[in-house]
Formats: sequence, C-alpha cells, structure tokens
Amino acid sequence: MWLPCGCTSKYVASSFARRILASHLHVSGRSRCNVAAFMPEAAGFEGVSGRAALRELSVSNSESFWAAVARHRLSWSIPFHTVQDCDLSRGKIKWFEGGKLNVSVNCLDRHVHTCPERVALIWERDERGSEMKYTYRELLEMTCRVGNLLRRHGVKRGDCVTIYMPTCPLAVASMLACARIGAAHNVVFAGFSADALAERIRDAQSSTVITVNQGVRGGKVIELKKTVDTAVESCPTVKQVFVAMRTDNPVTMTARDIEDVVCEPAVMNSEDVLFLLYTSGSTGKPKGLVHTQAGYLLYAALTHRYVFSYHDGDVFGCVADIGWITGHSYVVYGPLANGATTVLFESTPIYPDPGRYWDMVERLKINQFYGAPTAIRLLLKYGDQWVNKYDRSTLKTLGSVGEPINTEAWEWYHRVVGDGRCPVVDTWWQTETGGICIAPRPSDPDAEIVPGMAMRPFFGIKPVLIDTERCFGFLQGELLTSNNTSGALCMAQPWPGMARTIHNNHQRFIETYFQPYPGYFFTGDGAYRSEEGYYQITGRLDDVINVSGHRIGTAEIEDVVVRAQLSCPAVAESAVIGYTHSIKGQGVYAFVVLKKGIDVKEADLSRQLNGMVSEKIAKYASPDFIQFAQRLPKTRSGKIMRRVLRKVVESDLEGLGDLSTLDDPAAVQEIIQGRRCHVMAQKR
Ligand code: 6R9
Repeated sequence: MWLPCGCTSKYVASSFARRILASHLHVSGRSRCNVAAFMPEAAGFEGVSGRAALRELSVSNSESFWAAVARHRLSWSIPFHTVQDCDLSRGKIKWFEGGKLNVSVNCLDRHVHTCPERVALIWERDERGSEMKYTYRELLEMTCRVGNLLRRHGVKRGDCVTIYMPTCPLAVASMLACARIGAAHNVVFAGFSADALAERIRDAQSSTVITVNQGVRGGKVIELKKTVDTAVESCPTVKQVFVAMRTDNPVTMTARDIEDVVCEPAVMNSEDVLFLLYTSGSTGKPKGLVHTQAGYLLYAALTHRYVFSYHDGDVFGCVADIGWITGHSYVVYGPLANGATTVLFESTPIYPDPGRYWDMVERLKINQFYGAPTAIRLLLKYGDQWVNKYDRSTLKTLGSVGEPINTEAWEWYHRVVGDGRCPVVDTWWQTETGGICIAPRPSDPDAEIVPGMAMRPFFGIKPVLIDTERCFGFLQGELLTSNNTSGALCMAQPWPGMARTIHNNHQRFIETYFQPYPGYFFTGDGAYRSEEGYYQITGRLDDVINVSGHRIGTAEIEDVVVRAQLSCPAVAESAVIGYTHSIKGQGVYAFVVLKKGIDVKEADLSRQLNGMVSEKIAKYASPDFIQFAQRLPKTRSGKIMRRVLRKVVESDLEGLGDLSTLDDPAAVQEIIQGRRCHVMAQKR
C-alpha cells in the first residue's frame, strides 16, 4: 500500500488556513452574513449584500470574483499571479497563470487528510443490489497504484493516455492517476466502435490505452478488450495496453498487454492540459476539445456545489457515463473536488426493470439525481408505479442535461419523481463550456422555475443573443438587446471552465467558436430570451444532431453511408438530418441516392448501411429511417437544402419556406412522394 506524503500536508494546511480565515469574515452586517453563509467568499466583496448583487459582481467584476473563489476552493502549491489573460477575438484563454497545483491532490489528498473514511465512490454495478463503496483513502490508494504503474511503464508528464472503460472505480482512478503524474487523459465512451476508438487514439497520439477485459451493461457482456485489439491494429503509436478484469473471463493477451493495473503528485501549471474529450462538430471529423487544470476543476466544483445545492454529507447521483463531459464534470471532478460521495452508475434505466433508478435512489439514499431527458421520457411511458414503489424522500434536487426537456417530461419528473417538492434544474452546457452555464439555480430558494427552461446564467456567465441572418454565407452580428427575442446563443465574457483549444487544430477552434461572431464565444445553439429575461435553448444552429443527449455530426454519418459497397460502390450521395423522436429527442433520418445503374434490394442495402454506421461510429448513430431517392433538392450552387428535407420529414409541407433558390422544384415533389410511400409502408 502506498500513501503519498510530503506535499500532502502542505496542500491541506493551506486550505485549512483559508477556511479559518473565511469563518472569521462572517462577522460584518446581517445581510452580508446571509450572503456569506451562502458563499463564504462573498464576505470579501464590498457592497455585496444579496445573491443578486453577488451574481452581478461575478459578471461586472469577474476577475475579483474568480480570484477569490480560486483562492478559497482550490489548494495551490504556488499561488497564481494573474487571474486571467483572455482575448476572445483571438481564441486566447488563460486563467490563473503562475499558479501550480495538482488536480488529484485537490480531489483526493486534501479530503483524505480531513475525512479519510468518507465514501468517495458508490459503484452501482450492473448487477442490481451489488453496489460497492470506496472511501477517499481507498480511492487515493487505487489512484496512486495506477499512477505508479503508468510511471513505471514510461508514461510521462504531457503524454496522453486513452481510457476505454465503462463507468467504474478503476476508470475514475485511471483519470485521476493521469492527473497525478501530469499526463492528459482521453476517455473514449465504451459504446464507440473500434474505428471510432482508433480515430480518437490516433488523433490524440496516445501510446498507452487502459481498458477492461469485458464490460457488462443491461445484463449483456461487451467485449471491450477485443474492440481495443481491433482498434490498435491501425494505431502505430500504441505501445502498451493495460487490461483490468471486470468479469472472470480470461482474455487473450498479446505482447503489448500488461496485466493487473495495480506516487508523488506532479506539480502542474494552471494551464497544463488535464484532458482531451472528443465531440462531434458539423464536419465529419470529431474534435478533441482540450481542458486545462485549475480553471476547469474550479468551474466544475463551483457549479456542482451551487446548481445542485450540494452540501457536505450529501450523496450525489449523476447517472451519466464517464465517456461524456457530464461524467467528467459531475461524476468525477466536480463532486470529488467538493469531497462529495458520488455514484458511478454502470447500468441502464430499465435493467432489470424500469424501477432501477428509483430503487437505487432508495438504496443509496441519493440526495441529488442528475439524468437525461431521453431516460425520463422513456420511464414516463412505463408509468408511475415503477417510481412509487420506492422511497425517494432523500431527494432534494433533480437535474436534467443533454438536450431540451419537453414540458410533459419535466412535469412528470417534478410531480412524480420529486413528489412536487424538489426543484428541477434544466442545465444547459456543452463539452466546450466545461460545466453548467445556464440553469434555474442558484437563485433565491423560492425563485420561480419555469418548466423546460434553463433560465438563469451561472456566476460569471454573460450570455447574449445575436442575429442569425445570413448574408453572403457569413453570419451577421447584430446584438439583440431586447427581451422576448431569439438568436444565436453566444457568451460575451470568458469563464475559467471553457475549453482552451481543439487538440492539434487551434485554427479550427478559432473558426468554429470565435470567428462567426467576433469578440464572442459562439455555442452553436439558438436560444430564446423571455419577457422576464430567462433563457430557453431552442436547438442547434449547425448540422449537429442530438440523439439521446449524444451529439453527432450529420456529416459523420453521411461519410459512412457514401462509403457503402455491395459488390461495388453503391451510394452516390446522402443527406442525413435529425427529426423529432418521442424518446430519443432526435432520431436519424438518412436520404440516400444510389449510383446510376445500380440494382440492389433497398432492404438489403438499408440493413447494410445500418450495420456500417454501428460498426464505424456507434449504435446510437445508426439511422432510424433510410429513404432512397432519385436526387436531393439542391440550390443552384449545388448545396443540399437540408431545411427542406427536414420540413418534409416533419410533415410540415406548409413550412417549406422560400424555394426560389432551388435548382429543380421537381426534386422536392419526388422527396415528398417518397416520404409518403415510406410512411405508408411503415404503417402496413
Ligand atoms: C453537457 C452536454 C452539448 C449540446 C448543446 C445543446 C445540447 C445540452 C441542454 C441542451 C437544451 C439543455 N444541450 N444541455 N439543449 N437544453 N439543458 O450535453 O454536452 O455532449 O457537448 O452537448 O447539447 O445543443 O450544445 P455535449
């Protein structure tokens, strides 16, 4: 057993000293006392006497705000000298420069020092009722063992380790072990195919992969090690694969594999890379967004604490997979930085039955539950009895993330799951934003919450809406200042949690997020600002669709579809669009134009296309509908008119809009006719 020493006590001592200092600052004035009880740092801000004033200051004087919060909530080995050095017009973002710290020390050692036996992780394994608990001391030991193992095998500061694992303690320890030794991690969702995994390993230039022999989800065994074996065939950079055993079945080991995953923390600069995480954009190639150490951790911790009103001793249950940003920020980093007990959910909402979540809430005494609208919509259909069977009295806050939550699902979540007594926080954010940016809380305890609205910007967040009118293909940039208006959702000010770059492609980072509206960060989403000034997200403005809360670029799927071969290449072109789906939020609809003279059975080709998309990307990206067409509606300059295709699929023929730029109007009629046949065939 290896326990780090040396700098551990130094970190803890400094944070302890600050806590004492903060408690001495509570003394002045009654209203100030209230706001200081809410956020101790507020005591140091002149003239801030309430939550509204605190929020105002966090935006108008964001440097003072973030400096105070960073000093108070993170343990530094060397304090920062510069709060921020950002220039949005150039995509330059730096926070807390000069500061040195270690993220794993912040997530583990300082809690081990004060409460070693507090439970850090509750692993809700796929097999119901077999949960396992890990204290902060145990998690630190596991992290150190993995860290030592990686170091021993030559993983160095600045290297990037790919983690292809289900949500489990060893995956968390692997992420923290990377942070401990100064390596970046690249967690790839364990539902991705070998090709998708390989692309991410290559782009990240990883030489080390950590995986498990097999995954278990919904009672099914998933051959993760085999997928890694296939993936690394096309990854010349990979030198070693560490394999942990999730099941008892032995795996074939090759010379590359080192079995058994069994450390002085590296002192890192605030702006060193903490992790890459791949997400879909509107082109075919996923982008590896880069997050750095201090700013990301601080933002994840602060949002976790305040959006969910997390308090010491609470059990926090975010059911996201660690392969997504939600898992990074609200399963791992935010809760652990706050010393919370966090749940690792390995299963599915309906395994072994649709009561799984609420049984877990009862068994683990979960206080905050954070999930996705797609699961809520699914469970709603099974009926209230699955919820009512279980005691949910521990619940205090319910959260939603990943896509818009429709009013019916929101109401059910609030009325049935929360018995009408828990605030529901619809949280809007992105891989790019690092943490929650818009959510109904924090706000006054009795402040209204409007169903299906993210509503209020978080501390330090300044959203704006900008006119989306296109002019010669460029976006126009008029700032929309009034309420009751819709536009492109942008951020007018940097915040510590935002991504710093796209791995190996800073130019794409600038072009995607900072050039569309110079001086602002462009989210890619549209939003409506109500009469009261509340924000509601209306959906993506680009060609990204959101299936069950997972982003996928339409171009990524089209790329696979046009590569389809039977005996010879069969597909001439394809257009993929998202359409409203009652459970998944959006479904995938593919239009396919075959090459001339190709004679294939459409059903056979459809089956093959579905198989190919599952194999090349992931199952969730596989089209729900494939419609074969003679041609696609295009503008005279040759651009596919997706807007028109979307309207046809949603049966909104009145709303086809301006067709004056259409090259050949007959193409639209053919598509409409084809869609009718398709719908009729479905009904039969
Ligand atoms: C955290 C996460 C980001 C995209 C985002 C938006 C959509 C997320 C939402 C929401 C409406 C919400 N989105 N939360 N839309 N209401 N509460 O999901 O990150 O996977 O990067 O997706 O998801 O379109 O731009 P990510």
